[in-house]
Amino acid sequence: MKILTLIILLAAVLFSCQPQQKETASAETPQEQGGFPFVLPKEKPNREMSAAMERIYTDYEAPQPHNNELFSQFKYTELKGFDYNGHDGTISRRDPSKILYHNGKYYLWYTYRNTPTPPQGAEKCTDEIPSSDWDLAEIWYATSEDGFTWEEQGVAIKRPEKPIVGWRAVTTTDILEWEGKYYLYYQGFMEASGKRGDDCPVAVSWADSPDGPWTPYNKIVIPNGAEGEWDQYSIHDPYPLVHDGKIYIYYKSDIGEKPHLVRMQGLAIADNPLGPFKKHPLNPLITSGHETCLFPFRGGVAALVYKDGPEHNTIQYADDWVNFEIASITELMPYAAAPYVPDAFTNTKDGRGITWGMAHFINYNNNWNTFHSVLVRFDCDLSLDLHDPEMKEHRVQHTPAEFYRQGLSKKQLERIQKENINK
Ligand code: AAL
Repeated sequence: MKILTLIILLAAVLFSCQPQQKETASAETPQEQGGFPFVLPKEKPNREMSAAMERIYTDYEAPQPHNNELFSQFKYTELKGFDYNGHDGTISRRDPSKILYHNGKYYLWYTYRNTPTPPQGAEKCTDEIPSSDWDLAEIWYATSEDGFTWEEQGVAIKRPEKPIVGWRAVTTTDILEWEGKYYLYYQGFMEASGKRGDDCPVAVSWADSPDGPWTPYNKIVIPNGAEGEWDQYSIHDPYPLVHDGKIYIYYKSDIGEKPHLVRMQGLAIADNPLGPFKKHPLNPLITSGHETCLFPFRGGVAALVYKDGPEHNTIQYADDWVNFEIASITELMPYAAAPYVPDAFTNTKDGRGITWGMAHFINYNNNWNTFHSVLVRFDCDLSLDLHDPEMKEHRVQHTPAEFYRQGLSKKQLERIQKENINK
């Protein structure tokens, strides 16, 4: 009897140690389950599928872009009301803020450079000659009634006296509305960009009205990381939202050295607009992107991740505002997108999304000798309250001229000709 009990116990233990067979979607083998159905099921079918087929049901909001609330195309419109000195490179407007709606008008803040020459690089810059497109810049603002025609109002944040943070340039700002006051966070440069790198911390000013006057805090509000940490040199693109009754500021940092800079996004959280801001222990939170914009979406937050990194040209989503997943893949995304986010500061748990905003075109003439940037409007359908089928089209039409413009370089042509000769 004892031997029988022992055998049963042994068998039970052995069986329980077997690796759990991946539970197949159905008892049938792939061969037995027949071909995939002609009409793509809206819900995940109960059958074994390839990794790619699994993915469109598990990773994205919908198996097809046209019914994915976090997929959109982007449409662009030239703005009226801004003068660029004939695009000679002496005036630049770039890195717009989120748009604020106040007393029947839209408000927009941005980096404004107006210098005797276009940027001349870190070696040739002086106290009047800029090193880069955002060197020696101030923060200006404009208002609009329709988001297409803008009236420039003038300076909001001037460069302070040396050695106050931002004395060289105050740039790349974004707006927070908190308990009836307004806060502009911005990069505060204390050396010309490009001397070592694009190095700066973040500073802040506040006002009782979006029209100012703005009182500078005159201290660093989000400091650089410690030596050797990912964000030791640059805290770029401060982007405030309100979540969980706190101020969430997402930001970019440039990791590593040129020519292989890696740009990633982090998060700093505070209970008070003037800090102290605590950086999230899981930083960096987004592995790609550049001036990354975000917006509350349902209970989480969505991000437009474009330009740089392994996951560029994606729209991402984090249910917990920290751990981002790819929600869709798109193209021709707005540079330095700065949307109108009606629920950016409402501490919402039901974010409705976005339909338009501002962005910029850098190096507008595609000529480094007259480098300057120009603001532009984008429209999209990343909103739970809009259904615009044109924005959900998979394909963006490019003319052959656009493809030819991305032609082979001289070096690439020479390589190909050499290969032909050596055949
Ligand atoms: C922008 C932003 C920051 C950088 C520079 C000006 O695209 O990432 O603001 O410092 O470029």
